[in-house]
Amino acid sequence: MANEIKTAADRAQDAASVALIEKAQCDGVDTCFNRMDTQQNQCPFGKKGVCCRICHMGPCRITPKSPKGVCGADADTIVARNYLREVSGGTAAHSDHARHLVLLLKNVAEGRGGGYAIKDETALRYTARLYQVPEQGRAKEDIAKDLARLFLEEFSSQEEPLRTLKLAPVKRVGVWEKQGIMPLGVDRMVVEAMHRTTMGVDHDYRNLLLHAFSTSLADGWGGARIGSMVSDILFGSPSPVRGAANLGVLGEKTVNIVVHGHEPALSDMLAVAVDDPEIKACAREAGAEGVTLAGLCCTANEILMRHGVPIAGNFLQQELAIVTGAVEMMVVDVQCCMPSLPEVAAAYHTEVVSTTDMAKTVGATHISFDEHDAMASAKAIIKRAIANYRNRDPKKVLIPKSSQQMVAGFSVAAIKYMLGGSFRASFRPLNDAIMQGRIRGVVGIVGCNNPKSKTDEYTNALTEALIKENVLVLKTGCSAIASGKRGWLTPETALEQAGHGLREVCEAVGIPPILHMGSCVDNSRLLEASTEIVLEGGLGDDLSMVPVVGVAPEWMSEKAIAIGCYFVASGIDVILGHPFYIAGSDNVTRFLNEDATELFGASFHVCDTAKAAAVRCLELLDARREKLGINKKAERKLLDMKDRRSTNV
Ligand code: NFS
Ligand code: SF4
Repeated sequence: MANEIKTAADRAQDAASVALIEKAQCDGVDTCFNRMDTQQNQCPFGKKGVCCRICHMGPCRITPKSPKGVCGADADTIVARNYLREVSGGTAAHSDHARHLVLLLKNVAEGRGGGYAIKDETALRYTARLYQVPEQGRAKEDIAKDLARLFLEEFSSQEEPLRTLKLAPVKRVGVWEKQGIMPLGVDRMVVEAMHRTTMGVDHDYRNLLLHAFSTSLADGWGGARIGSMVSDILFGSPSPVRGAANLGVLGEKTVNIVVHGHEPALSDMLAVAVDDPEIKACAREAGAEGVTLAGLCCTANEILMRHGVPIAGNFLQQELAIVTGAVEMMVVDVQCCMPSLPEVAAAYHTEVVSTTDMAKTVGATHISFDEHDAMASAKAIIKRAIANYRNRDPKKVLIPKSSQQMVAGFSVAAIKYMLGGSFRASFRPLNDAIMQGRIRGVVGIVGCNNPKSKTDEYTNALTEALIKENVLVLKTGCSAIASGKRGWLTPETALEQAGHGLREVCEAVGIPPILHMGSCVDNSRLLEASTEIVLEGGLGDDLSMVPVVGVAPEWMSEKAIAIGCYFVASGIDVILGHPFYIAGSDNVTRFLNEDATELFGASFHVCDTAKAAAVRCLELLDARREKLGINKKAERKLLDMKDRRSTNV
């Protein structure tokens, strides 16, 4: 494997990426793809999770000849400690993002919100009711103040479990109580995780892993959920919107600004500012036809869903966007932004601008984004990009033609509305379709890309296989962008490819078979949707009963680990495209991949091909259908579909 020479076409599925990987090679620019090669033979101890550098008696690594670290820690302890730290990293990332939004909500409520406002009062009032915050007859600012205070307590609560947990089905909360994993405040959980994993504290792998599940719940049913709710209140709840995806969205004759990262506050303001007449005039003066704003990674999903801003690409396309030679500025905030960006940019005229004081990169220009004067900050950033337009070197430009039309923005409220209509917004039609077997189940496909495998290939193959088998697919993050680039997020394409039953249902209610539900933080929306299914009735009274599965095919981030954990702890099985770093401990592996089922009714599964994952998804869905006593019809429908195909009816 180590000596195998990979071509650009081996690295990515979409033509735009392939063309730009080749261009990067010609331009002598280093990207993650060739750095993956120079990082061949990655540390086997790290991979197995048996490297410990928690104290300075080490670093220790476990081998058959040295089965214990200097302190006496064995592989189980070391692997579980490392795993808990990863889950905590992911939880911290989502939750800190959410905290920033809550603080913004607080400022807005107190009249210090700069250019921000409560954009979606319905979402505010709905959320208030979820938490029993009085809302009738009250000014929206007063409600927002109470909600912001309540949310801030969700981070700091020392003795009371998170109130957001109550949004889960009652039975599920009972499971968490029984297992003793009801999380307290998000910050407290992460701090405790760091404490427990420091030298000489928690050594029982089971105890450590239970804390990992508990911490992850503080993410999915805490930080991440709060992040999505507050984003909806401040920036508007997503509803279906048309957009486009892939690097072809960049303009030949426009100033191109790519926003990359996660927190929607700045990017939302940039999306508003680009339409300002002053900015348009400024661009024309600089000799450009206008300004094209495009998004990368999860920030792209946020502003696509709310403004229809096109998506330049997903995680592994961040360097390639710069390699087009047509990007005047890349604006980064937090998470998933590679430290290599300024170095790639140095080969072109692109300016990389960091905007968050907690996230700086050597070589990037740092412009601290002032939320209190957000519009002015946004305009200043855009004008700087416009000024850089004259430095674009046409000889270095290659904008691939490829971009695909797509539809995104399926918040749970939007799905409910589409399913039930304006009079009776409800999940009933979906539940009925699942019970009748026209829809076999629901699979959430989420997460990153990883240069260890061909970009988007597994994700797309699995998505395509599942909709053919009448599985409704929910997508977030880079996985959603993969479908977008593939052209499968238009209702037309997807309907053509969907199995008969799924197609019938989708056509009747007007939803596509693959639903783009947002960013990675919005995986909380998948929990919300699954809860709606439970509450609607007929498919069991707990998340561990509904035919729902989660898959992270090409994951790379600690955030994906936290997400996987909160899915499993919520009773939803999770399939990984490649394993965690836990192989060094049979006990930890068994706990996560098997024993978890006894605790939560769900566990992790590893499937290294899309085909295997599709089979496993169907097995897991059918097993749940079987338990619910609704499996027969699904089989008959499948035959119907095949019959129809073969007889060409
Ligand atoms: Ni989530 Fe993955 Fe990053 Fe978003 Fe993309 S890489 S863990 S999908 S952008 S967070
Ligand atoms: Fe080694 Fe134990 Fe220190 Fe880890 S905590 S580095 S296993 S001595």
